[in-house]
Amino acid sequence: MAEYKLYCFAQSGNAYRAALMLNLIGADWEPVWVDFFGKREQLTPEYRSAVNEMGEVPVLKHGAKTLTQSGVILTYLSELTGKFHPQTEDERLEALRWIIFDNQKVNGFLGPFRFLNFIANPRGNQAVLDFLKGRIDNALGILDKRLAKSTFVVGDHPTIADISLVAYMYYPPEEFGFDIAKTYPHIAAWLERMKALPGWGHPYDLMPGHPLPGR
Ligand SMILES: N[C@@H](CCC(=O)N[C@@H](CS)C(=O)NCC(=O)O)C(=O)O
Repeated sequence: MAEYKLYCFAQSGNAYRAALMLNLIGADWEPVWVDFFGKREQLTPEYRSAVNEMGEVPVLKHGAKTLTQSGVILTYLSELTGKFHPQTEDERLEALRWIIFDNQKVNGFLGPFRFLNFIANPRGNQAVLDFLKGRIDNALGILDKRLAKSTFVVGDHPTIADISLVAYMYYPPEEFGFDIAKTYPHIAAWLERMKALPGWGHPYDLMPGHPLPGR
């Protein structure tokens, strides 16, 4: 039995943060597939009582611990292993600042946009998509500017802030209908730097459930 179990599914950029971290630190881990779109397991009383009261993915099980919220999972793993850990108190706060910004405004908007654009059937309401796209453009512009002056989000070494922020950015551009790497050169170069880290894997390779039935 693997040391870590990650409840996840291939289409989840939120879960990818945890899957990528586990792979990058060389952890002994295995995915537990959550049938998010078919049986919608996350909505069931069983899931909410036994796995995650918030009804969300990802969930990490490690020994007696059950952790949810990717930012918490990343923090736990970096504190446990010392890997991708911010090196000073200032860096720790800076990483937390970017993780919160990411959860709310970067991938916090990219995830729902991609869901409404590519996964939802029928496709989402155009006015909602337009609103989200405006928020995404703002957030990605801010991140691109940051990465113009910094190799990684917090200085010259990768931390959990970088692992959080890549969440949805390796999924195919067709799923969004726009190409992040083509529009934001500094994000594009940073995505390549992250991809070059030993243990990097694509979300569709690290987590089960791709492709979706009928796609
Ligand atoms: N802030 C959370 C977001 C988790 C999240 O929203 N996951 C999606 C799947 S990609 C989910 O479970 N959504 C269910 C819902 O919003 O009810 C994290 O980073 O772990």
